[in-house]
Amino acid sequence: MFKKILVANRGEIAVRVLRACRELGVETVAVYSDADRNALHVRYADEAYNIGPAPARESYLRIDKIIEVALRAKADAIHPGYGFLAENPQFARAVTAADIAFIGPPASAIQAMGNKVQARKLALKVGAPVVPGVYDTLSDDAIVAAADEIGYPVMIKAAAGGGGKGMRRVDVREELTNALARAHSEALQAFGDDSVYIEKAMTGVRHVEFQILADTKGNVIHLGERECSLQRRHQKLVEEAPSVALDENLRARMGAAAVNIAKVANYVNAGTMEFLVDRDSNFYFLEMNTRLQVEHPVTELVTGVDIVKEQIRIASGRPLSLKQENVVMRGWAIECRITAEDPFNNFLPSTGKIIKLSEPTGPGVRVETGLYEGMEVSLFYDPLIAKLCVWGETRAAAIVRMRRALSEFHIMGISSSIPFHQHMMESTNFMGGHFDTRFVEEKVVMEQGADEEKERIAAIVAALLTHERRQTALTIPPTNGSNVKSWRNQGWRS
Ligand code: MV4
Repeated sequence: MFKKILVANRGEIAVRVLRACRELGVETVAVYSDADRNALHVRYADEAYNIGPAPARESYLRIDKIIEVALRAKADAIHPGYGFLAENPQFARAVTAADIAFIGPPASAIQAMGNKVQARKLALKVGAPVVPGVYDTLSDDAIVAAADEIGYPVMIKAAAGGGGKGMRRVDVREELTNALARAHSEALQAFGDDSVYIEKAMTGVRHVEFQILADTKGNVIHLGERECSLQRRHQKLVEEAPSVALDENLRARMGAAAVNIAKVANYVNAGTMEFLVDRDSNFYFLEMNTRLQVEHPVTELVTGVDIVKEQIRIASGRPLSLKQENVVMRGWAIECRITAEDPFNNFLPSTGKIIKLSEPTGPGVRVETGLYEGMEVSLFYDPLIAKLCVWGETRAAAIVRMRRALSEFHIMGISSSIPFHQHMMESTNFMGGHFDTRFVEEKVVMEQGADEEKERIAAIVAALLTHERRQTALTIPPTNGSNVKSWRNQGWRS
């Protein structure tokens, strides 16, 4: 086992990984930017090193500085968390070249799966169902021809993209040329690679992903699925495990597909296979994420497997701690991503000092956070500030528990997505499990224009009234149950 692990990340995920290290008896090293001097991950780690100014490009993305710190601190492994350098094959390669273990997949696997067309080819090779479309990046003329064959609507995606970045839906042929031009330039801008591919745009589908684990001995297992359909502009907001759309049979078939794709890719460590599931329970492979995901806790809550510990075991050359037949999903888990965004104002990022913080606890509640009183929430990093996860025997019990936990979560000084989640947990469609990938954007809307302004004012008045009554809620929006009603009356539809 490793003696000392450096965590090349910040915020809640850095703390999450440090905790796994602590439980394994491994010493820890944190790195931090100027903005994170007092951060939780810095305080939690045994040692911490400043790696530069607040902008990520000058700190958390500095491969050279991070490796320099790892060598200086004599860390024998690096965990990248998610985001930042987690899916950068150059980083994985540089870490390995410095004779430090990379707690993640081999650089070759990151690279192979980083190309989404190549990932589709691998899935095709093992006979896994793949979203209908092409298996090559084509010239624009060939794409136009392919679109006619596939049938509209189609989806144009950046080959080097992923996670919905550089993706656009085209409904009619007349829009395709224009869409292609924009897709190319966006892809070039974002990924330094302008190649795009085309797929059929699937509608009325759910976004379901499978967690897989692969060790260096050739063992590959899956830990079941996560339902990730509730997203807004490709940012997931709520995830749950299992998915209401799957039964044992479908789970077994999708799990087998996920495992087979991982095997053909010679994949090692933790990874996620993304699928779409249509109304007739057909499933289609989309892409693979070669990292620990934000929403991994819901899988941990229903399987009891510590995914981060497994990652560390795998990287140290040990076999997986369990076999497929020992994986059991029990009960139901839900995660609400708490972001520093104002759901009353089109999810506008919110900044400021956390002046008061009170986090939920109690039965079946898990809070992953980097928050502390006095923290400055800035625009330098991702707006994700906490993850509220709950477990219950049943989906209904988990929803009730999530409502209870949300009502106990008080973050003062900034706006947060908590009221959105309270609204979602009261939504009859959510409660009934009736939603797909377009639910948040199409069914949960703030009206535009004058109405929006009126609603906003109503929300502020409601919040001020709450403030007077409770003498606690210094921020808008409110967080207690009674206000969920006023919120529902403000033009949110569910
Ligand atoms: C799609 C799709 C429908 N058809 N591809 C989004 C994340 C990225 N990994 C893949 N994504 C999607 N790809 C085809 N061919 C639907 C999604 C999708 C989505 C699309 C619009 C709005 C919300 C969405 C949520 C999840 C997945």
